Amino acid sequence: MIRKPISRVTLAVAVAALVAGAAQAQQATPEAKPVHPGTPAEDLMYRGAPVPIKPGEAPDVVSPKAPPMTAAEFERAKQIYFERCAGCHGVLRKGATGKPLTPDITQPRGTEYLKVFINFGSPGGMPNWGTSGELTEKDVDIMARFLQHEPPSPPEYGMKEMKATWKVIVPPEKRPKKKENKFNLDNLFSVTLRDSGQIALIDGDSKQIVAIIPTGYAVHISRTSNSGRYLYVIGRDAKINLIDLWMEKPDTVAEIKVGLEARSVETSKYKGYEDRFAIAGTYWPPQFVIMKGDTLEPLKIQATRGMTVGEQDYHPEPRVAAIVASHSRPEFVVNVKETGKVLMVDYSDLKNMKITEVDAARFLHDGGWDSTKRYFLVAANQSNKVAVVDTKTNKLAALVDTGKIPHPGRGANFKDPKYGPVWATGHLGDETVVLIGTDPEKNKQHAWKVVRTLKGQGGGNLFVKTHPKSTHLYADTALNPDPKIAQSIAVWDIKNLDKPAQILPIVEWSGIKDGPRRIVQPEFNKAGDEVWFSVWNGKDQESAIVIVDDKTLKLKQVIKDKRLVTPTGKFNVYNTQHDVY
Ligand code: DHE
Repeated sequence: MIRKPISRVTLAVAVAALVAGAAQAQQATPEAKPVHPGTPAEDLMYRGAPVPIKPGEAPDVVSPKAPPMTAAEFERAKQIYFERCAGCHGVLRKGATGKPLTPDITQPRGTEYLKVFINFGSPGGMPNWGTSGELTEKDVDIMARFLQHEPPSPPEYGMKEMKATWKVIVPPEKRPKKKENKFNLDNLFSVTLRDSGQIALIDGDSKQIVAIIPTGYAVHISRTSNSGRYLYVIGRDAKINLIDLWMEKPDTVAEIKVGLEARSVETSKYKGYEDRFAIAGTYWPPQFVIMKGDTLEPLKIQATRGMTVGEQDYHPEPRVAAIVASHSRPEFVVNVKETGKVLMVDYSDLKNMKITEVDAARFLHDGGWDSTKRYFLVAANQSNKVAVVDTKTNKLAALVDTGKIPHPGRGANFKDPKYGPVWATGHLGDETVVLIGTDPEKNKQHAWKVVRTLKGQGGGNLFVKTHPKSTHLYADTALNPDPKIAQSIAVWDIKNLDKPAQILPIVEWSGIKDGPRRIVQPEFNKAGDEVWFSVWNGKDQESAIVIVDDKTLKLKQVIKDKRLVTPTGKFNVYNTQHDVY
């Protein structure tokens, strides 16, 4: 078939029609967000990471009404889709940050329309995959046809699959009876080495790397057990490493793969259940699993598929985002992204497991405790809200309107001189850091309201941090497109919040001259007098950790080592164990 080149007019009409069609689809569901809600570059960059599902794991699904494809083209399309599209549109294309791409929507549009969309992107935020040179003309054509077929579904992952990957390397009875090393474990840092699939354990006192431990692919976060003895590390490939910090040389004592893609892991902290259970949530399949805390033996798997809040549509792929352990009850607080629900999962009786479902808002992502550890505050990022859950009553305490795309990490707690206790979040989509009042008892008039809005350096903020002993609030801007902004940190004086932020030139202090060198995630030491920043560079480039003296805001030390490959998150054992932030 000879295809005519697409004229500018055809292109404009095609894009307009797609956008209009999308707008129509929205009107049908009043609470639904715009198809591509003006996604800022910072947000797209953040969400665009490859999904670690291999094309072969998802079988081809040929839909009779869709244009034909060869087996090789299917394979190529699945690879491109999982690597570049699934992060925004969802593995099953039901829509997440990006719009739904199911055949009922794509088939009426047809191949040419879809090609235009993929080639040129949309004003709302879809990247211009074709004209940017990221995808070839042939790939664009393959993708336009692929999207009209039913989405291939990766396999489910149940007890049998989990058990097949579960290994207890050192059984509990063969582990040390007491701490066998000389490290000050309270001040140890577990540092994510994202692209080498490892963590580094760094002694916070001597600043020496004491161990490099292999973990899952694109390792994501570390959490410590209630006692502080065990470290749980999860990779994007859903592999969990259980590391015993009491060993002479801390190392993995058990491991398991709990699905195909994951981000969150946590352990039980309620009185009487300390260190007893671990939990991990997965993006694929959409579920969570409760395990034995000291061996990772999987005990109970629970799916999260179900209805969304608001429009109450069925969602086949509600991914599990942040999980925390309640301090008020024997429960895990499980935040489900696509349904916008917070599940309070009672682990006291796994055979007759009770789950209280709290309706919050879509799409839940990350969050942290208020200073009393009664209220959990979680970003509903595409709703531009923070949901507040009361873990004592298991009820939604409030939905607070914030700036654009809140992204708190675990947030930051401190006392505002005027408004009392507050919790802070920054935003991916704008330059603000908002302070939300958190004391419904003594400062009722300010509780669950934005009491102050600080102006930071720009959008692309990922993490804010302070410490009970500090009088400073730090905010990174790691994903800001302006390198000067991405390479420095804003810091406010908590005692004088009307004063503009001071900017710390962290990259300059690191002495590293080349590469993107994004400064990411402030993390305090145990004493609360040092704050650590990652200089996150390319995989083959030099990275570092820069340590700032919190009192003077001057450079204290730079940790450089060729083993520090792409350091991102850092987790101080004591602060993580006790939820200090
Ligand atoms: Fe994260 C936490 C998901 C990209 C660094 N990240 C989290 C949590 C979730 C999540 C659900 C909360 C876990 C919890 O508390 O139980 N992150 C995702 C994504 O889906 C996303 C957007 C895209 C992806 O493909 O993974 C993503 N995250 C990133 C990054 O690109 C970051 C900046 C660098 C990296 O290491 O990959 C990154 N995420 C982090 C860090 C935390 C985190 C450091 C923990 C922060 C904390 O202080 O607790």
